[in-house]
Amino acid sequence: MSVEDRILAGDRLALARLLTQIENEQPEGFEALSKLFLHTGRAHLLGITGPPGTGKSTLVNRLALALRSRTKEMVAIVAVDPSSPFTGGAILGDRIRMRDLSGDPGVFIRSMASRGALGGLARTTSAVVEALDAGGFGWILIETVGAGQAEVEIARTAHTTLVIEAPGLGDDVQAIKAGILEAADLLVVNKADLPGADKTVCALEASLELASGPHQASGHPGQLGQPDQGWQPPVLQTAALLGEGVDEVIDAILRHRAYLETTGGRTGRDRERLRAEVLALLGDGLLERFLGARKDVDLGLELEQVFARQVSPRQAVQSLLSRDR
Ligand SMILES: Nc1nc2c(ncn2[C@@H]2O[C@H](COP(=O)(O)OP(=O)(O)O)[C@@H](O)[C@H]2O)c(=O)[nH]1
Ligand SMILES: [Mg+2]
Repeated sequence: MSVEDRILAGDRLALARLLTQIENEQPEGFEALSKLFLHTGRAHLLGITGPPGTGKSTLVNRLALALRSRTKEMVAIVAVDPSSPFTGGAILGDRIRMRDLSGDPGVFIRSMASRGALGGLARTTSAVVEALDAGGFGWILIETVGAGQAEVEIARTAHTTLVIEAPGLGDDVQAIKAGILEAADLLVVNKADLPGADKTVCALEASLELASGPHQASGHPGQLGQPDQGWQPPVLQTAALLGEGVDEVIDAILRHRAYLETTGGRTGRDRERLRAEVLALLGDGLLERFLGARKDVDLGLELEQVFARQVSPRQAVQSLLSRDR
């Protein structure tokens, strides 16, 4: 039986091996993935992002359990958090996750290694998500730290994006600073058991109102990361540690999934995501081809001229491109 057939038949070991090959950028992994891609497009991708320490991992654990029992579909978790790989095991949220979810074959957890360039992380995550989609997981939860642009981009490409906040992280709401608010389909103030949660909810609601005002309308409907017109991102409260408010979040996720399906928004997001992936891979490929074709030429010369402020970066690229012709 081929690797693809084994994965399609639900073989978890084969799936885990393929994911490792993809992370290591092994050609045989990409070959298998190309065949598996024809079987993708069914999973609902749930991006969960927000500042570190807001309780994302704890909430993801709860959401996975709840989605599993309420929808009976299989759930996969992809943790893209280079700062806290849960194999390190030091974080309580991760220990809870391991304990509650182990033993259920309908739940699969994968922590992404942090190797590779920033853009590479997004590309590898796309590939991992496609493999899981082909593996029959109805829900794929992607946890990223809303700290870097790459992580935010990963969360944005999901069908439904949750932005998690918590009270007491400072005077300002972190998501507003990070500029990820406009990507949110759902906002969750976690740690509602702590004082100040109401204040955080108010701050989020106020900034949402601002963002939807006419003067702010940078509106390109359907564009990646732009909330769809007609969908008002709800602001919900949870205490993930205690399991409170989780059902309401699931309700909102299911509502958003139904909304996307009835409005055609799902297709729009799929197209945007795949378009971005193709463009990113094209960029990689062109750069590789360009650098490969001129291995004998010293890129350092152009760079040195830029360092010395003799030519601008733009001019350096123009000269590199014209010399290649
Ligand atoms: N008080 C309180 N603490 C929480 C809650 N959810 C998570 N935590 C704690 O917050 C810390 C960070 O949680 P974690 O899930 O790792 O956050 P992440 O960095 O966003 O993934 C851990 O010590 C959790 O136990 C909650 O609802 N209330
Ligand atoms: Mg985490």
